[in-house]
Amino acid sequence: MAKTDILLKPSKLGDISVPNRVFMAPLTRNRAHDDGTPWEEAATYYAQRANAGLIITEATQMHPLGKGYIQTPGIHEPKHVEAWKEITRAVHAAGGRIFVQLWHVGRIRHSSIEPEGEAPVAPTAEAAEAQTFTKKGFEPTSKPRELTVGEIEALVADYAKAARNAMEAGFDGVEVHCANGYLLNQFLHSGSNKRDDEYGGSIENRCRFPLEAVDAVIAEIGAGRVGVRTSPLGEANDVPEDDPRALYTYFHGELAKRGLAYLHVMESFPGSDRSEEKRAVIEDVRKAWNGFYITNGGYDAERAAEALETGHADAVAFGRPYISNPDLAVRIAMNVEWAEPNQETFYGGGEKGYTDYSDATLKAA
Ligand code: 8OZ
Repeated sequence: MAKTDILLKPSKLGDISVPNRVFMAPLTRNRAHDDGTPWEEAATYYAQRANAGLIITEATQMHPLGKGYIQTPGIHEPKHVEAWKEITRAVHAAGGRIFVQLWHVGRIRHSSIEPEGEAPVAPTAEAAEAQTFTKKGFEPTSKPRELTVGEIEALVADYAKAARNAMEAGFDGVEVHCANGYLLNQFLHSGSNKRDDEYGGSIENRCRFPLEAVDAVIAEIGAGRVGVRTSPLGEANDVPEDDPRALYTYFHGELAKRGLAYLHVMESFPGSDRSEEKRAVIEDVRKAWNGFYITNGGYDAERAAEALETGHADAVAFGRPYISNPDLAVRIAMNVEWAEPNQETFYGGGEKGYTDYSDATLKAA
């Protein structure tokens, strides 16, 4: 038995069964229409990757102001739901499972993005030191305005509505994006949340909106169809945190009480250092979670197998490798070398670098 065979063991997470532990990580590809309708070619793209134990879609805005980059898809309008139906149908026909990642960018937005002219919204009216992708290329993010408590309550309801839309669109579940410096992560971290009301200050207060959003989604579709993604090291999009160990011990612990389908942790970022100190934070906050755990961040097959063998994780989400190896789980099963992705076609463009990578092993299998 090959060492990597552990990645091919079936499992159950929440309400769904998965045939293997090789998951497809959410990947922003910027090929949707300007009105947020996903591109038709996404049906082929995701169906090619149906060999993954679970596909998690590209980040998908759950509200018009949740959009911060050009050509990202939404799931807040009936036309979005109709278009996603074609994609989930194609994935299911190919034997796969697919969750949609619910996204609100908060202050990682340029006001030239649709709905044009609207300032971003955030916990606090301070601009991020970050860039976003606009029609002109990369531009600094715009200064946000502070969300009122009434607006936060409305957004909680919008998360539930987006989850309902996801079910109507035929998704197997949703992943609530609490990572990578976007809205819910901006509420969690001390560097981006300077509020002094019940949504800011203490760790409990900073976790309030993310937990309310997760609870609203659970109430709508059931905990067995809900996953959450976090990035405790906060390395993207200007969200410093004073005490990630304490914050994520609490946050993951609260999530653990809710019986979610999974927790998905972005443990390291492409190009970031993997110091012992950072690793220790990840190991500590992982212990606060008791259910199905997906790890992500620069894994190859061998390290992924190790993460499962040691009990650190139950599945590994692969991002870049799934771009250039649509048949990644089959390649692992057949011990076939992985193709390298072309970075120039990651964001925007057409079929090139999207649906034209070889899936030779799938055809051979
Ligand atoms: C890359 C480019 C734009 C957005 C994330 C949704 O990091 C993203 C993203 C990644 O979670």
